[in-house]
Amino acid sequence: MADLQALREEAESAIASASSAGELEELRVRYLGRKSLLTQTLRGIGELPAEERGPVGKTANAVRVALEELLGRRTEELEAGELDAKLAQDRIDVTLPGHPPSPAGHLHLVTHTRREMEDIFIGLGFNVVEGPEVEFDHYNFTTLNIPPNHPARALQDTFYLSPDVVLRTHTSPMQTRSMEIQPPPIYIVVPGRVYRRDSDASHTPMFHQLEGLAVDEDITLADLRGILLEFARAMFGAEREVRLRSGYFPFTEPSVEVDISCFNCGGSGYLRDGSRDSLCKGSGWIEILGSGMVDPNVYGFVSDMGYDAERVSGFAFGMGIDRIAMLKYGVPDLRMMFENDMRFLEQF
Ligand code: 2NL
Repeated sequence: MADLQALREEAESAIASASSAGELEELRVRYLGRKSLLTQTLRGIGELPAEERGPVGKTANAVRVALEELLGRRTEELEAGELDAKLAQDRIDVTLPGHPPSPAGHLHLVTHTRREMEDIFIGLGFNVVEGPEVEFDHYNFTTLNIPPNHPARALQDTFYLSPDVVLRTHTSPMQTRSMEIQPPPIYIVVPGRVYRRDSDASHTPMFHQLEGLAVDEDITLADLRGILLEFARAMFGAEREVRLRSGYFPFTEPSVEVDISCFNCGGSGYLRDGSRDSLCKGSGWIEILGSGMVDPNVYGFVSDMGYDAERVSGFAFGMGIDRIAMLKYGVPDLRMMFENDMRFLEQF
């Protein structure tokens, strides 16, 4: 009994002064483990004289319960303390750069330019619509006032997938598709990939277009001019002017080619050193897009939705996103956009 009491005191002071969870575990094994004096005593109770079994068993059990409880409490205390210390020590500064800083990628120049253009037209009240790249010739040609044997179908050097399915040659099909499901007024821009069988420094078989369409009551060529002037200034600088020249497209009447005043020479055609500006070839103007007033025949294909040339009018325009990016960022060859050479991509 005296041994047990001494054991209890020894263990209690050892537990109280233990300084780590690991140390406590060692103490648990030493005082409560299978080979500990306490366990041996409890096991050997049967060998004691009968009158001692009760008191010794009771005391030994009381010591075991007391030590277990003390160990549990002390373990919790120490673990909490260790966690606090670890949290304080391991505090990380999330504002530090990665180690080594991870190389951050960025958008492709064409994607960046497309978003820039979309943002400008969203600001002018247009919605952005996208559609299929594989298209019926009905939408790619017919609804755009290009009849079955019109030379434009061949002139456009179309990729045919079957006699009546093509890779779209422009994003206009999505504009007629939109009119089919939405009555006027409609204000949309349609960006996307388009395909033509063509390949040189300024033509690739796949390129990107952004077309615009506005149909409402009393839309005039002046509205078209105003929208394109805003676009030119947002994209190429607040000093830009636009110039409309007569043109021809099967789906617009009248049709106009649109130039912006050159942002390289300021419109004079000459650089500060007196030399001729090669960007605008000395003209002071750069062609950026084609456009016009939607031909009444186009409305004929979507009249079910209330497009009636007697009641509404509208303008449409189309431009190459890649071409705008080439101009704005000084890219000399369109093919560079799609070679994915890191030395090119990383410059933008
Ligand atoms: C160009 C010229 C243009 C259109 C696209 C259009 C669409 C509908 C109706 C009428 Cl639904 N027109 N689109 C109109 C004029 C020109 O694109 O040179 N693009 C690169």
